[in-house]
Formats: sequence, C-alpha cells, structure tokens
Amino acid sequence: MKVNQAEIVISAVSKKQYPNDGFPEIALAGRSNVGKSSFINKMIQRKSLARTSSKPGKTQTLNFYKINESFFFVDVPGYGYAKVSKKEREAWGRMMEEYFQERETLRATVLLIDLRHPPTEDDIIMYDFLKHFDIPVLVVATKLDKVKKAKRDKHIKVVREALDLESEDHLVAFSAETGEGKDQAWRHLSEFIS
Ligand SMILES: Nc1nc2c(ncn2[C@@H]2O[C@H](COP(=O)(O)OP(=O)(O)OP(=O)(O)O)[C@@H](O)[C@H]2O)c(=O)[nH]1
Ligand SMILES: [Mg+2]
Repeated sequence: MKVNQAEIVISAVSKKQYPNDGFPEIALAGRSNVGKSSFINKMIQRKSLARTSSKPGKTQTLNFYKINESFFFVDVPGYGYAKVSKKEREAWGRMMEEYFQERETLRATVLLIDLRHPPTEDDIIMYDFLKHFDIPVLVVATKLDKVKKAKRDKHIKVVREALDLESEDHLVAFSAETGEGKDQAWRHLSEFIS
C-alpha cells in the first residue's frame, strides 16, 4: 500500500465525536507500550504522526487517522498499565465497549502482542472480546527486532497457542524499527478495507 496522505482527524472520548464520513476503519488494540502508535507510524511511513512514548499510557483517547482519503486507523488506549486508578480503568472499559460494540464502520482490529513475552491474561481477554463481537482480528507480534533469530519461531508458537488463534486469524511478526512484517501486514489489512 502506498500512503500518500495521512492526518489526524480527531481524538475522541465518546461516540458523538467519531468521524461520520463512513470510511472503513481498522483499530489497534494491545497493552500499553506494546507499540500500537509505532505500528501506525511505520505502516504509513511517518516518523511521529501517532504520538509514541517509552512511558506506558501515552495514548488516552481514540485517535482517528485518515489515510489516503479512504480509510481510518484508530489508535486505541492500551490496557494493562498498572498505574491507573479503578475509575480510569472503568472509563477505559466504557470507551472500549462503546467503540467495539457499536462502531459499524469497524472492519478489523489489529491486536498487538509483545513477541518477547508470552501473551498476558489481558491479551487473552482482549482476543476473546474481539471474537465475541465477531470482529476480524489480525495479530501482530511486535518488537521482532528484540528477539534473537533462533528464538523467533518458538516465541511465535507461544503467542498462537496462548491466544488459541482461530484458523481464519493470521499472525504477522513485525518490527517498527526495521520494518520487517510491514508488507505482510498491509496484504492482510488491504483485504479488510477494499
Ligand atoms: N525495538 C523496538 N521498539 C519498539 C517497537 N515498537 C515500539 N517500540 C518502542 O516501544 C515504546 C512504546 O511504543 P508506542 O508505540 O508508544 O506504544 P503504544 O502501544 O502506542 O503505547 P500506549 O500509547 O501507551 O498504549 C516506544 O519506546 C517505541 O519506540 C519495535 O518494533 N521494536
Ligand atoms: Mg500509543
């Protein structure tokens, strides 16, 4: 996919603020700090359109990025960050449910998993949540550059087995540093937005 145009349209906290131009959407979900914003930037070849941070909890709103005047990437706040209050966690849950249950233009979700570690309980809950709502999932295992070549296949197998991936769900190993996995991720995502 050649990206000619990319812009942030809105940072939304409730559905009244979602864009209503009807373009298909691909959401990004995953733990805080797993690399959701970095994934968007690498995919669209922009260094820092989506704000990233080495500190978890950077993305706090639903950020809608319009790409090529034809679809949206929606950057979603991460989960699993210990330093949030019960109140914040509940607000996060409401925002996620409102988006994932009701958004008609949502075509698929990219679920990002840190390839260095086995999926967490929260990762498994997120995958099951998406399956429950019949939302197509592409699993992207991030930080591939941080895993030794000889260990990659084993780590990928651990991710597949822990999530109990259904046969229709693909997994792409990806690095936002090197760009490995980028073309493969685009091939899968293109099918959802065409
Ligand atoms: N080595 C390496 N670092 C990465 C990769 N992807 C992301 N990072 C780093 O991981 C940190 C977190 O990345 P973000 O893209 O901000 O993560 P996020 O999932 O958007 O985090 P929140 O917005 O807090 O939910 C940053 O320091 C990134 O540079 C990768 O593929 N390889
Ligand atoms: Mg982010």
